[in-house]
Amino acid sequence: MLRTLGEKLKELFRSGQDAPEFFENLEDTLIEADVGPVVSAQLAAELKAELKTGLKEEARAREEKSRERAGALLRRRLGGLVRFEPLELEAGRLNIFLLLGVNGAGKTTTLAKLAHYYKNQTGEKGIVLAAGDTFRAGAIDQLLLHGKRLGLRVVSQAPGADPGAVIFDAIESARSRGEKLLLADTAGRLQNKANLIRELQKIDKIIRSKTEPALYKKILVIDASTGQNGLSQAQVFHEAVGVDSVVLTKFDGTSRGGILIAISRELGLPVSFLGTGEDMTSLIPGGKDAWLDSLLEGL
Ligand SMILES: Nc1nc2c(ncn2[C@@H]2O[C@H](COP(=O)(O)OP(=O)(O)OP(=O)(O)O)[C@@H](O)[C@H]2O)c(=O)[nH]1
Ligand SMILES: [Mg+2]
Repeated sequence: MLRTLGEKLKELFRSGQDAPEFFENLEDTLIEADVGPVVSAQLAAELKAELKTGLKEEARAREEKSRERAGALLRRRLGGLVRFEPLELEAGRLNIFLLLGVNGAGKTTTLAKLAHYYKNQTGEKGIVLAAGDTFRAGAIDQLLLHGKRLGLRVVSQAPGADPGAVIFDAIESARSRGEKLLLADTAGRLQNKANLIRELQKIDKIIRSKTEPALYKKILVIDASTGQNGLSQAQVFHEAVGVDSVVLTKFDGTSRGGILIAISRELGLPVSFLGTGEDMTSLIPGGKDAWLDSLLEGL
C-alpha cells in the first residue's frame, strides 16, 4: 500500500526500535521517498543529534514529542532544499508555455489543468492550446476533448504533421487574436530518444525565433512515482532545451516526492505546481507548504 513519508515515519516512531536500528530505518525511509542517499544520510544524522535519547524507553508522550521535533526538523531542512517559484503571466502579452516530459508523465493532463488554472486570469478567450503531439495516436483528440470541456480554442493539424508547424501556426493566430497564453503539448515518445530530442530542439528554436525569453517557459513534467529516474529525465531535457520550471505530477497516491530535492540540488530548477489527481482542479500552485504537507502528512 502506498503511504506518505510522514505515515511511514510515524509507524517507525511507534515501533519502539532501538536507536541504531531506528536511525538506519529512518535513513532508508527517506531514501525510499527519493530524498537521495546523501541528503538522507545527512538528515538521519541531524535527527539523531536532535532526538538523542534512546527511543525504546520513551513513554507515549515522549514518543509524540520526538515525532514533533523530527517533523519540525524535517520540515525546516527539506523546505530549504527545494525552490518553489510560481509561473506568473506577463500581463497584456502572449505568454507561451511548452510542456515537456517522457510519455505518460502527465503532460497533456497538466496542460489542461494549467489552462483551467490560468483561465481565471486570461478569460476563456485568452487561452489557446496547441496539439504539438502529432506522433501518438489519439493525442490530438485527447487535446481537442480537453479544449471542448474547458471551452478553449485548440490549434491542431492532422496526425503526423510537423509539430513545429502546428506551434508556429498557433503563435501566429494567437497574436492576431490577442490571446494571452498559448499552452503547447509535445510528444513524450518518438521513434527513439534522439529523434525526440531533435524534435524538441526544433520546436524550441521556432518558438524562440518568435518571442522573447521572458514570455516563453519550458515546463518539465515529472511523474512523482518514477522515483530517482526523474532526475535523469530532468537532466536529459534540461541539457537538450533548457528547462525553466518543473511540475511534479501524481503526487497523490505516492509516498515519493523527494525527487524534487535532487532536481533542485543537481540542476537548480524551480518547481511551480504539484499535480495531485486526474481532474482539472487537482493542481496545487507553487507551494512549498503543500509539498511538505503532503510529504509529511500523518507524522
Ligand atoms: N493520479 C494522478 N494521475 C495523473 C496525474 N496527472 C496525470 N495523470 C494520469 O496519468 C495518465 C497519463 O497522463 P497524460 O497527461 O496523458 O500523460 P502524457 O505525458 O501527456 O503522456 P503521452 O502523451 O503519452 O506522452 C493519465 O491517465 C492521467 O489521467 C496526477 O497528478 N495524478
Ligand atoms: Mg500527452
